[in-house]
Amino acid sequence: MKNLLKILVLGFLWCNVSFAKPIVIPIHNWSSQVVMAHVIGGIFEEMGHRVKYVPADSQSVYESIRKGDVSISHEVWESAFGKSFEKAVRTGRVIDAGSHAAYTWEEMGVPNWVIEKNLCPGLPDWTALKNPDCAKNFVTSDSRGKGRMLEGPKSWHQDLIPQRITALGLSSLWTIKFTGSADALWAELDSAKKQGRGTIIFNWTPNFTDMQGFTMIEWPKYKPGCRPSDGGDGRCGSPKGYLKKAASAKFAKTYPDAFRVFKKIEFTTKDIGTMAAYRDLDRMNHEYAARKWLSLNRHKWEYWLGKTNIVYNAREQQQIDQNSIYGTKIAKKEEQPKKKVPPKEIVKPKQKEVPKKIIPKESEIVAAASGTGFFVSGKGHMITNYHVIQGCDAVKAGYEGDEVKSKILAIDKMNDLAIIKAKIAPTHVYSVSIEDAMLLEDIIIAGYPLGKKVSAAIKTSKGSVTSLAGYGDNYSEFQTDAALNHGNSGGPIMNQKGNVVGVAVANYGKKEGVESFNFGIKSSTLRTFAHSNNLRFLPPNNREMSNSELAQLINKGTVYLECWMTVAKIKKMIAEANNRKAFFSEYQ
Ligand code: TMO
Repeated sequence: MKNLLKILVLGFLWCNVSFAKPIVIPIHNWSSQVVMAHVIGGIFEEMGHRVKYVPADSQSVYESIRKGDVSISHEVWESAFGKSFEKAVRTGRVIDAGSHAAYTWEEMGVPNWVIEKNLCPGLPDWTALKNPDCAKNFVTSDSRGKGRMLEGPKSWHQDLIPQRITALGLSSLWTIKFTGSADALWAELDSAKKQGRGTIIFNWTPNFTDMQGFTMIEWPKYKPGCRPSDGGDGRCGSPKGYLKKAASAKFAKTYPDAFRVFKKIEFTTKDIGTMAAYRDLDRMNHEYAARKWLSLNRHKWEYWLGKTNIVYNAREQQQIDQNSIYGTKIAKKEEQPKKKVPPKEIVKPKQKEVPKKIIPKESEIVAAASGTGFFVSGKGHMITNYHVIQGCDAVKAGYEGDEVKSKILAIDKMNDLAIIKAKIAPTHVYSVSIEDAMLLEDIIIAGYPLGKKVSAAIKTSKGSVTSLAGYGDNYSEFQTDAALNHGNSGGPIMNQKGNVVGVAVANYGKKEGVESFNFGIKSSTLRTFAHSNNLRFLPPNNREMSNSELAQLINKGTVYLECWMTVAKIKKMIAEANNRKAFFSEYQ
């Protein structure tokens, strides 16, 4: 009897495991959504889950999520689906699982060459469309003499655009035609370009067209309630908006681990544009495109999965991308009208209790600034910036939880370099590249950008080499668009082989015109300095490192440096407004 019970219980458990329902991911009718479905599905599979993909309507999917038939929606575009999504969230059965790092804009617009050819003088301002000489450049065989605008499938926004055209008094000159698929929009872009004729289509960002140049028409500004479906007169454009993730409450309960990871997943504008481009420009199939994205972006999803402690911050990456050349074309967060703050009652401030602050003595040595350094020898030689250790009464290196005093061996004031040494036998040591970094080469910066105040974890940022000369044509430096902060100074800039191609110099004191750029001291400059001080580097690696190897190197080979000074000295330096580039946050 007991045995029978055992078999029954075991059998029940077994059935539960092997017949557990798969995670259901919806497939809609535009490319980034489908590729992303497979990217996210791939991440779930990596966790050991089963995944099923189902074609679904992009409006009614929220009802299916509410019922639990579909697990998630990973691209909730505010302008198109915000209303259906928010209604579903109010039922309590659909969870707002957070936003992507990307902002969205879905709108009628033109490829840039329409503007360059001046086919509609005055664009992108919508009033240009009132001109019959503009409309006639957009006539097609099916538009009965009117200018034609091509909308996507009707399921995306129903009659929003025809209503807008009518409301703005444009319907005598313009007609709206719907397409059956996103592909038809791209086919129209192609054929209009080949024929050199004008075209206006519905489009959106993030999309592959971000990289090609596409301009949205600027309609009267969107205001909540302006759309006919919200009771308005329809005389408004679409909002720049969020891109959210939705999850069914049932999914969150059944797969708490997958739900947790899903909340962490955040794609940038560039991620999403790239997913679309793999499909729409490079003609990969969706699954293959997803595999390609996953293999090139391991550092992102390994962090979401908790497989690495190297932080990947999609918001920061979005910021970096926006500040780069690419960023001029991508949607930024809409300037929100500032909320009026009601005037506060004027209350006489209470006499504040001053907490007894421990005021250090003038002669006391305190931590004054922080920076980053990296090991280049098994004997504890480290490289950092000269300005990180300049004037310090003691330099301390953080290593495996200890603070180890370090000796300054050599400095190069001109090139802002220093060699220091601590009694540490590091397990991981950087090698230095023989060749300088190339223009547009992908690079990784590691360091402690905000000291240890924010978190003790080392941070990395990725970017590329954007110029082979530093500030003021300084050829011993290069410029990079990777995120860099004060405490990054002295940190390694490496390539995918883990070879150091530069030493980071934080963009202290914004220099006019170049404030979004940061600098790296070239590896050739570093080599010259090291050789003249009898320091030999390890031979460079010849093969690309996996991300986990890189993570090891970064974690074990990079050190947090602290500059300690007497209080008197700090005060004197501040008083003299010394242009030292350190970070005196504590004592200002
Ligand atoms: C929701 N869409 C990306 C088609 O505008």
